[in-house]
Amino acid sequence: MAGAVRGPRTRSRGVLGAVCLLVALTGCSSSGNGGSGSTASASAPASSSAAGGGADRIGIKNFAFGPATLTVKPGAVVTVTNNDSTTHTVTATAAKAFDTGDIAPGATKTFTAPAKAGSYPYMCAIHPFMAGTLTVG
Ligand SMILES: [Cu+2]
Repeated sequence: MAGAVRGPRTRSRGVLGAVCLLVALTGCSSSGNGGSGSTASASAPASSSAAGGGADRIGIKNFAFGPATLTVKPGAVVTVTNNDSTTHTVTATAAKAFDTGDIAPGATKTFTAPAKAGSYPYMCAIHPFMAGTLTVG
C-alpha cells in the first residue's frame, strides 16, 4: 500500500519540475509582452491622450467659457471641451498666440499655452462676443 502511494509522489515531483521550468519561461515572456502591449494601445490622437497630463481645462457652455479666466504655466497643454450644441473655438484675440480651430459640439481639443508669461484674451472666432482670458505665469 505504502509503495503505491510513493510511486505517484516521485512521479509528480518530476512533473512539478517541468511545470516550474515552463512557468519560468512563459512568465518571463508574458510579462514582457504585457509591457509593450499597453503602449501599443496608445493609438488615440494626441488631442485626447494629452488629457491625462494636467488639470488645465476650459469648458464651453451656453456660449460662455468657463472659467472665464484661467491661469496656466508657460507652455501648458490646455484642454477645451465644448459642451454646447454649437461649434465653438478658443482663439487668441491678439498675435495668434493660440487657436483650437473648430470644436464640434461635444468634442474636446487641446492647445498649447504661450511660452511667454502674460495675459492673453481670447474669443470664439464664430461668436466673437464670447470672451475669456488665459493668464500665463
Ligand atoms: Cu462660439
